[in-house]
Amino acid sequence: MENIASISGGLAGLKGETVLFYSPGACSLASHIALEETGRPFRPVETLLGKQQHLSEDYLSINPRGKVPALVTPDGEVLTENTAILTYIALSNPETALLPTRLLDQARCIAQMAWFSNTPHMFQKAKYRPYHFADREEVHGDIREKATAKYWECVVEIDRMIGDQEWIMGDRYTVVDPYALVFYGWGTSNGLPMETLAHFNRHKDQMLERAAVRAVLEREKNPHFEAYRLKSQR
Ligand SMILES: N[C@@H](CCC(=O)N[C@@H](CS)C(=O)NCC(=O)O)C(=O)O
Repeated sequence: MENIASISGGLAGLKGETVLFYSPGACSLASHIALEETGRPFRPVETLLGKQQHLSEDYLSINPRGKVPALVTPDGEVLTENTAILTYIALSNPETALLPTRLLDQARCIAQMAWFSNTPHMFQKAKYRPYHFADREEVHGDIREKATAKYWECVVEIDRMIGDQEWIMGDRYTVVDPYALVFYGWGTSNGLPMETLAHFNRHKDQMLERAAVRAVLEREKNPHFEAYRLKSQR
């Protein structure tokens, strides 16, 4: 797998192809899966958060915020934020129908992705990085505890919104579905009883049946779906 360390010159050296910078198991999984779903060629570039590669000079020339995902278009333009990247992937590949066609339904998908980004993602961040929310170390344990409880409320809400629907937004698979998978994976790794959420669990199983999802989990060696990956290799 290509790693950012082997790309020199940062953004200047990237033109003529779609490039996605991701870190295994990070929220970039959503954009990674959506790109794979299009069936179009793209260049996935591993940018390891654990090795601080997102803070390297080359990566900061692409995304000065130092976050994954970042997408570079064939014209050499950069797009960040899963919500925007997923919307862009869907709209630039209309034949894949990764967004509904009705304008209001498209906006509802964007609303759902915005909520993923600003609510469960923020509670996950508060659990692992309480120092971003308070300087005093004495309160970090409290922040972690509260963030875990609020994260659980979020995944319960996702379970409820799936209900008996086939996919999150109804009977059609959209870019919202791979985004939801991120929160299932994080929940499992956080030790939450995700398997008790019957609808979300079924949704995760449906996701794991998709060739694009399997290919990406394998490429990433995604740590949150290790048990599944090992089983499918047998
Ligand atoms: N709102 C952004 C969040 C991006 C984000 O926070 N990504 C995390 C990985 S899940 C990251 O790069 N963290 C590195 C850091 O904060 O140092 C999005 O949805 O794309």
